[in-house]
Amino acid sequence: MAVAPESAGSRLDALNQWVLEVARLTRPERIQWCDGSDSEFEALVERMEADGTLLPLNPDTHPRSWLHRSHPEDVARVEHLTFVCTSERDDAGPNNHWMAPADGHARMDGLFDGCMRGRTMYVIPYCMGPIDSPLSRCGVEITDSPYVVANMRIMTRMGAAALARIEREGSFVRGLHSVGELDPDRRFIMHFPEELTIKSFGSGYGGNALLGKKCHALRIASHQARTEGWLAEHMLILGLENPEGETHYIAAAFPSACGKTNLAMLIPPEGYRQDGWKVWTVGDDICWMRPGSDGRLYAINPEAGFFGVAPGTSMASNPNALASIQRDTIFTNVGLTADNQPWWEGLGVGEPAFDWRGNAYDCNAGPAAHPNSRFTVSARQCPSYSAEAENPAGVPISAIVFGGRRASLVPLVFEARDWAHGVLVGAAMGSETTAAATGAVGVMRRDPMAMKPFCGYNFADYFAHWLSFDSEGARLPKIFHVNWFRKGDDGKFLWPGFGDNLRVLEWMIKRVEGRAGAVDTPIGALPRVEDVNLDGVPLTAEARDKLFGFDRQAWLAELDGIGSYLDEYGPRMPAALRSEQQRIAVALARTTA
Ligand code: SAT
Ligand code: MN
Repeated sequence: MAVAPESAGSRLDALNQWVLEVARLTRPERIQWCDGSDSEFEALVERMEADGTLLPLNPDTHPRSWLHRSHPEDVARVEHLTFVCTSERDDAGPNNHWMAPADGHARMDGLFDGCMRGRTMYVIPYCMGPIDSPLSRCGVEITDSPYVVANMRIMTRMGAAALARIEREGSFVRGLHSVGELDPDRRFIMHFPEELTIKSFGSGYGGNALLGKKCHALRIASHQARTEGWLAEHMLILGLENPEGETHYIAAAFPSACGKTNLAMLIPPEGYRQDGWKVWTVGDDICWMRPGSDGRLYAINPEAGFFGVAPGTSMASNPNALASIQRDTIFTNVGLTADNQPWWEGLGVGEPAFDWRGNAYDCNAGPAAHPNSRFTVSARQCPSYSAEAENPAGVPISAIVFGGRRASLVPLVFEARDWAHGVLVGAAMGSETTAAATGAVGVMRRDPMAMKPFCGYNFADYFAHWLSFDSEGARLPKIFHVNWFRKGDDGKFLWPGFGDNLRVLEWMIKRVEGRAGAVDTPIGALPRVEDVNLDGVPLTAEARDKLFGFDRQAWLAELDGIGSYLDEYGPRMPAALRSEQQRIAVALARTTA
């Protein structure tokens, strides 16, 4: 069917015309409009089981769950092949690879030419965010990958309701995707923010291929958000309910594979549970926020599912995630046990018989699961999923948290003194790289607000946009920085992390309520050891010093590094951030501590 069902003469004309144009270019054997129904999903799965794209897992332990093994060279995002194509190079900024839009289209259309011959072209209308929320935005992904369709069905509100909203609004983000030949030398992920268009070729992997996720909900949405006065961020959203039954919502930005899913689904330590503390999961990866009429920031999770990192997920680290993925889950690139259960390093039970490539497991031949292996699962299957996640109005945010992997320098937690300082703290974020993207792992790089791979425009303009929220009548969240990954001299982590991170969240919320102490320092307000509830957490003297103190000399050097980083953006960098950096550098130089 070449046109949308029941759409003659409607506001879907633009969509129908685009679908026809794409079909003329890519030459599919057939076109299938996806309605998101169960029967459609069943038929897709049947086809993928038949051709080996999906391997059914043990139906007793993991009903309606599958393993997908990707091409071994297509296992992560490819930042060096990801482009932002704006008419002016400076609008993409030094933080993006750039190509002129005409060149980008020509390059991509050359790759797409005839690429779907003999294949089905799927048209996927989807809505990012609750279907009736004014904060939500729609898109349509065209793809030749049934694996992408199945994942998009879990990760977004896909199908008939989204198509109806697109018909009502008349606007949508266009995403064109083909796996091509999965050739790393013929692979590009291109964004045309001015045209709200994405073109992705040559990869079937998550962030490169599920275009609603990073391509739309971050790169294109960040651009849309700037023009429309909101924020599209790489943040989890959680609700923290205290024993009095009050819930505060926290949005937290961490780079990929730094524990966002674990934090979003945190189970409080035993004592806290007994006292009545609860954590509610709204989202684990992406947050769209905008000011409400009361001046507070209201947030939605644009996604409907989790595309989580499997390795390390266990009953100890994340029981909620583990409970979520016992059924109706697609696993990608994990290992297998002899009785066909999914297996990964850190799972804690069972043992692998096959590795992620499908070879008999050999402990000398690397891990059983790829370090960036993933599960795709509906958020509704998560025991801690918040009912407020479906609220069209979003949830009011009380605190924003920035955090990276920093083995040294950065204390467990500190609070920015005001919004402008908080924006600098986010802009200066650094983190060691992970397996979520191809390239070296463990290299420290600046990753402002965890958006380095995802901001669809010049970071200098992005920071200015952030600063602009501090306006008359705004009641902005407090901003904090955390570091769960500080290491001691022996190279081991100093902080237990996971459930115990709640202790830090509690301190933050008490700061928001004016009920917790801190010491003002040049880098921000630091809790004293006694300000955080550490009952049952034995910390060595070294851990206390490093987690709750700061090294003035080392921070002076860090501030220098931050200054040079800001300078890389030239005159577009807002002066307010430079003066924040100066203010802190001067205060550090004057401190004798
Ligand atoms: O691979 S994704 O981009 O979808 C996930 C991530 O890297 O955060
Ligand atoms: Mn992410």
